[in-house]
Order: sequence, then C-alpha cells, then structure tokens
Amino acid sequence: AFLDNILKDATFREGRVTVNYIKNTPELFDIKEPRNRATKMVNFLGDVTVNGNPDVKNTIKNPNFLKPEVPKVSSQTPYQKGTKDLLTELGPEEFSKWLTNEKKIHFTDTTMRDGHQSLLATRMRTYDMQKVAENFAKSHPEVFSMEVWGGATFDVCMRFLKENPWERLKLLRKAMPNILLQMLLRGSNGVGYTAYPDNLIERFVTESWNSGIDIFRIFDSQNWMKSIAPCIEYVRKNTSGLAEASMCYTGDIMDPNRTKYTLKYYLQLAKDLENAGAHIIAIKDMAGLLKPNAATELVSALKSEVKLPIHLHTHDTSSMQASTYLNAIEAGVDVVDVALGGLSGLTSQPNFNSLVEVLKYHPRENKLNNERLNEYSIYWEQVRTYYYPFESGLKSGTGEVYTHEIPGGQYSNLKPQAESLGLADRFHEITDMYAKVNQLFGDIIKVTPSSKVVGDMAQYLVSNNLTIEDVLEDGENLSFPQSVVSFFKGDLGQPVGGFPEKIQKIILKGEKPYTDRPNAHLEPVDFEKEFKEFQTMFSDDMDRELEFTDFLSYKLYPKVFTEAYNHHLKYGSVFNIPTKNFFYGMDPGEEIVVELDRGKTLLITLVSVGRTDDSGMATVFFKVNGQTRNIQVRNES
Ligand code: 3PY
Ligand code: ZN
Repeated sequence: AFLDNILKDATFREGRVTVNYIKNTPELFDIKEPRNRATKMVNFLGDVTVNGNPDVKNTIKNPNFLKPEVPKVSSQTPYQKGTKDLLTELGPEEFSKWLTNEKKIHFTDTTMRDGHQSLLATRMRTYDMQKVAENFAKSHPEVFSMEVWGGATFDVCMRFLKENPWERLKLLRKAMPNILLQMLLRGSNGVGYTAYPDNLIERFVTESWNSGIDIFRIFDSQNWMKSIAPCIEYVRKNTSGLAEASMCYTGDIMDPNRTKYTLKYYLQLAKDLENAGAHIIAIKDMAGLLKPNAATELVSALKSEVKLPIHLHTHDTSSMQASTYLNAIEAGVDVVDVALGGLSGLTSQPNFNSLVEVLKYHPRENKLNNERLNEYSIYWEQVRTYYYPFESGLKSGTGEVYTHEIPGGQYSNLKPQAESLGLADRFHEITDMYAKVNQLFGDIIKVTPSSKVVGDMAQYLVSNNLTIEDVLEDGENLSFPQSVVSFFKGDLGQPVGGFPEKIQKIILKGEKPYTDRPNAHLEPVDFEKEFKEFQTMFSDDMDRELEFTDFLSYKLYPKVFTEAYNHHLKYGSVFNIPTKNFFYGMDPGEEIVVELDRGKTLLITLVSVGRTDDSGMATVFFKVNGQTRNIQVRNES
C-alpha cells in the first residue's frame, strides 16, 4: 500500500522527487488498505459472533443449514440471445408488438424480488443472487424477464442487509446481459411508502435505467392515473426501456354484488394506460384474488380491446392460482410471473418449474430445460435454510384471502407483526378486522402503501379492543395511526370513487384534505446544490467514492441511508461475507474466504472466543491470511 501511494503521488509521477520527498510527504503513510478493511471485516464478524446480528436476535442456534449447490455451467459458455438483445434491436414499440404476436407463453422469474419479498421478508442478500445469476442467464435464455429490483428490496437492502441497492442492480445486470431486468415502481411513491417530488422520481427512473433496469412495472396503490401517467412519461422520455403500466386487481369481477371494480372498470383503466403510452399492461393481482373464471373473462376482454401485450402477476396465497394461470394462458395472456420452486407458492408466485412441466405439449409451450430449471430450484431451496428466521410460519394456503384481500407480501409479514405485539393468538381477529376496515374506508385497493394503512388500522383496533362502531360513534376521541390520517388527507392520492366523507371527517378531525397530486405539494429537488451538500455531509472515509445514486438513496430514505453509511464506516463492506456468517457469525475453527475486491481475498479463521472480562469485553481470536488478529468486542448480553 505504501508503494501504491508512492506510485499514485503526483510529485513522484512528475519526477520531482528530492531527498526529503518521503519526509515531506506524510500522506504516503496513509496506509488504510487492505489492513484497515480487513480489520473492519473482522470486527463485524467478531461482533456478530459474540452478539448476533441485530436482525436475527432470539433465534435458535445451529438449525440445519444446507450447503447451496450452484448448478454448474462452464465459464466459457457464451450467453445466448435473449429478450434484452431483442429490445436493443427492436426498440420498445416494436418489442411490444413482437410480444403481442408471440404464440408461446412467456415467463417472468420473480425469485430475486417478489419471491423472497413475499416469503422471507425481503431479506435475500445479493451474495446468494450473484452466485447463480450468470449461470442462470446462460442456462435459460428463454426467460422473458427477471424481476430483481424495486418494491421493498430497495429499502431492505440498506436497512437490514447494509448493502447498496444500486450495486446489486449493477452486478445482476453484468451477470445477466441477455435477459430483460425488471423492477417494481410504486408510481409517485417511487420505491418508498410516501409521495416524493416529481423530479426526484424522474431522476430515479433515469438512474435505474442507467444501472440496468429494462422493464418498469409501474403501479399506483389506488390505480390513480395521475400517479401512473407521469412515470410512463419518464420511462418513455428518458430511457429506451419498457413502461409496463399496472392495474391492481381487487374484489371479484364475477360477483354481481360488487359494483366498484368491475370488468368494465378494468377495461377502461387498461385503455387509459394504453393511451398514456404504456408498452405493456400488467394485471397486478397482489393478493391472489383473480379466480380462474375471472381470469378467462378479464384476459379475453383485454386481448380484444387493447393492442398491448398483457402480463399477469399473482400470489398463490389461496393455493389455487396455477389454475388461474392456465385459464389466462388459454385466454391469450402473453407473460405470467412465476418463482423458482424453492421460493414459490403460498404468499409467493406460482411454481415456475411445475408450470413449465404442466405446459409441455400444450400449443403455447415455451420449451425450457426443466432438468436444469430444477437444479436452480434446489439451489434456492438450500439457500432458503439460511433465512429461516424470516420465514412467516404459514404452512398452508388459505381460502380466507378472498374475504380479507390481504396482499401476499403483507400477509406473511402480518403474522410476525401480530406476534411482536403480543397478538399471536388473535391473528385471525386482525385479518377479520382488516376486511371490516376495508369496507369502512370505502372498499379501497390494498397494495403498498395503502395496504399498510388498512393493516395499521386493523392492528390498532384489535390491540385496543375497539370495534368499527366505536370508530363511528366515538372517533373524535380516538387518535388514529399516522398512516391512516395521512391517507385520508390525500397523501397517497385519490381512491376510486373518492373518500367516504363521514369517515374522512372522523379521521381528519377538521384538518382539510386535498384532492390534487400529493407530489404537487412537494418542493422539487435542487440536484446540483443538494448533491454537493450531500457530498460534504458524507465525506468521511469510505472505501469507495459516493455516487449520485447514493444521493438518490439518501433522498428517498435519509435515515436508513445514514445508518447504512455509518455501518459501512464502522465495518466496511459486508456485501461479500457469506450469508451464514453475516447472520450467525462464525464457529470456532471455521475458515471462510471473503473477497475484498476483485482478486483480493481474505482467508479468515475464527480460532476461539475468549471469556468476557469484568469490563464486559470479550477477546475474539482470528487468523487473517495466516496472521493472528485478536479483537475486543463488547459483549452486549
Ligand atoms: C410492493 O410494492 O413492494 C409490492 O410488492 C406490492 O405488491
Ligand atoms: Zn406481488
């Protein structure tokens, strides 16, 4: 490192070295690498070994982890042409027409986004994705798209995994250059839970495209065109990617008693999205409510009334959604969302492997190598064992979903949340209340973030032993969750048919709601000025330069970004630490290899953990690349 510093030094490079050069150039002794980074990494491992990862406290030690086997593909194997190449060749408009004319059914693999978001509280680390991404893209160039980004992955990446979401995206892009990469964008809410200034969302779209996203699945939690249309516009104007505009599906179009979300409603919405410039229409069935016969009706009608390709997304909470896909495929749907077996089913997407097999010899068969596909399913099944603390505990499908209409991702979260509130045995009271709150709020669309509003209210009422009648009769004296107040003020936009006035008055207690776009109330970001301020604010020594995308992360999640940044200062990058050790630390005698940088690896052995002394400090004995490294860790227990 000393030599490196000399080689980088301007005086040296310009040949101006004099006798006192070394004495007069103290910066040459600024030797942080790699020792400093190795120390930080060992400090992290020592801390997790002694105190556990704060994200997985109170879990049983030593469950049966399975060593993940990465399906073998020779590194010489070339990438075959895939949809990404086709998009580059055709451009978005022609690509969209190509897709409409395709006879075979196409598949989006959601394993790396919605799959783990819905089953493992979004905790899947880049480490485990990166291991298989290249091989998968080489093995299965027939896949239509890989959903790998957006939704909850953006904040969870920083909040819990201490990763940089942009780095994840760039790595996956590099590993999968032939297949379209897809993200979920929450309209005016970006990848957050609240509205952001329009110019921030616009820059976010541009940078997502620059970092590797091709398909932007755009939705609004109230199907509000005023939130979706600007995002379609940003994609069209600033990228050569595809704007996939979504209709969030709720209710049951076959139920004659439900008159709000009807077939007619969805057809009109699809036409509006088409007119707004969408390249693809998505049916986003976030709770898995689209029944097989409804799928036949909806997809057939859409295919005859709009020209765009139709992409269907569902969650298998009821365990019946494979039949919905079969009907949709018969009716002409163009793409369906599936997850690899090991991360499919229940609150996740239907099983990719099984669906491919079931469609063998079907007129719309898309031939994939199923034997290989199964190897990847097994990989995820094995990886999943490391994430057991984030399993929701759901064991079977549930028909109640048709009553409570809770989205898949939220349903699997609600159970652990209820447990943490001491309401584990009242879980079904909460789901019943969720349905009642939905009716009280006027039968709204429930998807992030509006689903959180309904969930917060339901939990609030159950934990305080309150009923809907209490709210109606005594609401003035209740203090409702902040998210509920904010929703009724208009912060998440306007619901279909407007807010029910009576309950809005009760919740807002005299505060005035607004009906225009929430973003219109927000100051635009002054990028030049604020990015400079950001660079000054976060100028401490990181092992990498902070980029504009970091600034965007900060603007979307200031507190979460700051915490992740401080974690990085303290521990360095934890990105390449194997998942077992990231969550559970190391066992005495265990030896791991961690890559610091391209080509720079550390061989770390945990020799032993000493006793905690009177001042509460434990000495942890490591060997790093053969050299003894002992560190002191405060024992927090
Ligand atoms: C998200 O917004 O993260 C979702 O997955 C909504 O369904
Ligand atoms: Zn989903």
